[in-house]
Amino acid sequence: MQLLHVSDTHLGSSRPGRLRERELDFYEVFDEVTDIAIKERVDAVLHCGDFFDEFRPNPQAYLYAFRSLRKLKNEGIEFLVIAGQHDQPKISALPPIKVLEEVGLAKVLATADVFTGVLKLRSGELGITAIPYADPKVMQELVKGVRRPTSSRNVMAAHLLLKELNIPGAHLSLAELRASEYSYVALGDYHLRYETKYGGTPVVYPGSTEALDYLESSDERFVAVVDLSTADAVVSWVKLSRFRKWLVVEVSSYNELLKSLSRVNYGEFAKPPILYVKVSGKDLLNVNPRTIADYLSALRDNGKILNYRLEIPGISEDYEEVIYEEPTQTPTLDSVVHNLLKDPKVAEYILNIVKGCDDEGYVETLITALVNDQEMISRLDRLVRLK
Ligand SMILES: [Mn+2]
Repeated sequence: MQLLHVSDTHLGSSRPGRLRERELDFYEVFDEVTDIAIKERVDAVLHCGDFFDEFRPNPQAYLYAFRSLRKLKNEGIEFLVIAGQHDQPKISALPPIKVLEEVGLAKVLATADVFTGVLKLRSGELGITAIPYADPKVMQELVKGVRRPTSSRNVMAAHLLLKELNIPGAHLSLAELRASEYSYVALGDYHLRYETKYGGTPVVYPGSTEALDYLESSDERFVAVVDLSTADAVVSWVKLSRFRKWLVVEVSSYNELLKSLSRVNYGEFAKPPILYVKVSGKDLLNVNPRTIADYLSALRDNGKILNYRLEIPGISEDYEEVIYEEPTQTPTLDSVVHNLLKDPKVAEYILNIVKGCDDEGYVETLITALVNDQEMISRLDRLVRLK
């Protein structure tokens, strides 16, 4: 029995830069994942959460998801999915992955409560414990009652951050998850590849299929193919090739930036890369941020890069907020709001209200946050003054 383990596909996202072309990257790489599943003849694809980027995906996200999932269905490959925080409505609406199930393209294992059960797959039975995303405190409680399924072959699937990652906001340790009781532990939420063993059990984050931020960027991205035919699960990594690459350049002067960018062979990228530039150093006062931005805009307009982010710490607050400049094309709701307000943080708040406006409680939560956040109040004040 073989499973393909993937997570954090964030379909519908266009980050960074909110470009339609960028949105397509997420669909293309997910389609590659389904091609790999078919080629590897796996029994099922196990998706560990954040299938969609938003709890109200746009029509394109559904369209491309359906197209790829239908290929799996035609090959008799099950698609098993759990909810990450991005798949969970804030208050009462339906999780969008339930729509996939309604049209017969997925089996949703868990959206809010822990699922434990035995599934019948093409080459046999598979016991599974599925833990959807929850706040760390809630999750502590959720896992207390978890019992391993009664099958001879058991896997755990969860959307959470392990304490072993040593990052803030972690949920549980491998001991608290009782990971060693399972043949394989499939995880989602962490966007970079991570693999460890606990009492002999492989514990794996495949990482996201695209980088949503430069901190997540990597020259290689993967899915895990897990062979559960024998008592010990065997993990093989399959490289993805259809994701978009990033160029991360950290330099201390304009000349150094020019030198470093002139050495890049843009032709070797399958798609124009996303460029992240951080300029820092002691001759900062000699740098004209506009000169740098113009140079980077020219690279973008010549099709050498998709877009860029320029950060010049310490020059001025404004330039720390230079966001991805966009060529003219069909605007998205996100780009309209961002361009109108020119304040990324306020724009995110507004977009959350717009996208979650059916949920009265959510709007109330946001208003409370706005009233109690001093920094937000001064940002809003600045916006009002500008108008
Ligand atoms: Mn995610």
